[in-house]
Amino acid sequence: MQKIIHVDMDCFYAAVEMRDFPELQGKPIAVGGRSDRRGVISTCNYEARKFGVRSAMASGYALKLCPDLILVPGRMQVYKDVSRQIRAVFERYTDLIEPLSLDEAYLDVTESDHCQGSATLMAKAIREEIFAETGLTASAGIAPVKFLAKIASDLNKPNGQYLVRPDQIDEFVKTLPLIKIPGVGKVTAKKLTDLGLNTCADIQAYPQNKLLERFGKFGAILIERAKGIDNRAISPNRERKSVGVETTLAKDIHTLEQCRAVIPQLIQELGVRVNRSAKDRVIHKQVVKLKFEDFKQTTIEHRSDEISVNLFYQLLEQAMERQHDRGIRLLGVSVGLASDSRADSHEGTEPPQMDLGF
Ligand code: TTP
Ligand code: MG
Repeated sequence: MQKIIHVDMDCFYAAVEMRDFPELQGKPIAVGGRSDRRGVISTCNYEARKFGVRSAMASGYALKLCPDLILVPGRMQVYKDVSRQIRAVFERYTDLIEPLSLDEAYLDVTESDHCQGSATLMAKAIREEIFAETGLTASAGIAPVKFLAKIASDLNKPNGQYLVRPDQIDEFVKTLPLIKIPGVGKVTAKKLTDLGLNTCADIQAYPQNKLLERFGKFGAILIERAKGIDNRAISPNRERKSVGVETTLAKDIHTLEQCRAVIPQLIQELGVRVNRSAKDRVIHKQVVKLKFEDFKQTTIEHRSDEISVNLFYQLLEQAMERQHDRGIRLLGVSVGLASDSRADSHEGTEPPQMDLGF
């Protein structure tokens, strides 16, 4: 039996805007195009949802529902940065991560021994770390299969989690409305309702051949889901291009010496991560990243086929030349991985060398 956690950020883009512009808190806001440009809404906060405002709604219509709605333009780069931060949290718990979008991912923690192997505790820890590091709340669903984990993550939103234990699956699906099953949109739901089918229990009781005739392949999926079955494995969809560690400092630091002092612990953690998730990959570069007090960031990289402590110090020194008196709020080290470079598939290619003797 697998242990799957589905993590989903709460009103993601809107939450980021409220975090960065606290004057928006407590007011109904939506992120999206201005109504005069026929824009649509990407998402909105919970205050706006009370008025019926929803994702993908025309901004003009949203303003009719909620005249005080504040429309905020989106800042994609910021959302991507947060997405990378939450991804880094996930990576502390498992390598089997399947992102579904910037704010949402499946994690297979079946083999993970964090939190005594408790997926519930891992989900809680992940949400706490996300909050500590981004100031944003996430919700999670924990279940033995993907689709139930996804459904479960919605049940205690915002800032909550919900567990479906293996022995609860039958009970859980019985009353589950079919519209909740990922893949069942409004159109399919309407076709199902027209047949008198509203819940998984209805599907279970309906002749299978009729479902297959009417819905083809999707009918087969529906029959499975209605029994709580979902055999899809987590598919980490892209080959990793890098492994890195970064730390946001409790207080901005200013000198090269202070930065140098942070490096050893970062490299140590980097070594752990390379060993865990890229052991058989070929390293092809090292990278140092600095983020300054004005949130601008810079990276310096150099070719390398190992983790060289000295090279990291050199790169740090070069990066610090771009400091221009600014405080440093974040420091990161990473290695780039050559693409399609499983070391064991290339005869004569050495696996990455680990020079951690600092
Ligand atoms: P969702 O996770 O679907 O929504 P959400 O995070 O805003 O709210 P919830 O608390 O219900 O999870 O989508 C994540 C982000 O993706 C969302 O913040 C904005 C973006 N998005 C769009 O741009 N257009 C859309 O139609 C949807 C659904 C989301
Ligand atoms: Mg979300």
